[in-house]
Amino acid sequence: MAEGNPLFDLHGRTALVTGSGQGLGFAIARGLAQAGATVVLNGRDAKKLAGAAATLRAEGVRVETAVFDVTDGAAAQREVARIETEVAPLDILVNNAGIHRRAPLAEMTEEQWRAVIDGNLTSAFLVARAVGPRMIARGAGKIINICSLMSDVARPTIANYASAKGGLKMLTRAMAVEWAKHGLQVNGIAPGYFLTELNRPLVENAEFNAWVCKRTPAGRWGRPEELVGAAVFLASRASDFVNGQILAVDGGMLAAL
Ligand code: GCO
Repeated sequence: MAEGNPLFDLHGRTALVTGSGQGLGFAIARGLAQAGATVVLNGRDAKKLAGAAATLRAEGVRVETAVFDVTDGAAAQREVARIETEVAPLDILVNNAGIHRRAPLAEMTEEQWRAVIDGNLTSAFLVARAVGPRMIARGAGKIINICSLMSDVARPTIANYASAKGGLKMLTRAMAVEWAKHGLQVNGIAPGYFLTELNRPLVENAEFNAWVCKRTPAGRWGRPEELVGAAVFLASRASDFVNGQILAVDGGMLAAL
């Protein structure tokens, strides 16, 4: 079988993927590991993380875990320092962690707003602030922020999530323009509708499911493993001159009226 193109080879690289105990984060971590990276899984639930790590170890890849809340800046600093001492310097950061608190805007509570802004936007700032200066000191690094279809469009009941993901798109560009001169490439991935736990209520809603399939030119939901190609590209040498870009992986949804 032809060897993989060395441009996409992640052997010798170490990646931290936040929110990777399940869903898109787990799929991305698995994909980076399959491309050769050592992956560090992150989440708040130690038991779930240990299970995810065991699954990947059984597949023969090197995986570590870092249990911390990405909205806690001090914990992010502490855990990144530990990873860089005990595992390896981080070459790749994937800011994937995110939550939903869906509610009609007029009824949305302050807690629902703050929790989603904190969990989806501030978290990326806090973890990047822990990792970025270390990458800058080394003159190299890849940061991938998992934005969303909702970085550019909205639908009812997700004003907090869309605002956070819109902010994350601009934080991605802000990081890119400040850190490119230090050899870092910062980009985003904008998933469309994917079959994840976060979306289970939507998939199981026949009307919503029909709407997604009709509104998506590909006519279906995405499968988490279909995000891996974009993640490996943005984590590898293949994207060394790509900066501040948001790559939609959405079955064509953003392209369609
Ligand atoms: C929703 C969905 C969306 C998608 C995703 C698209 O409630 O509309 O959860 O937020 O999952 O964010 O990129």
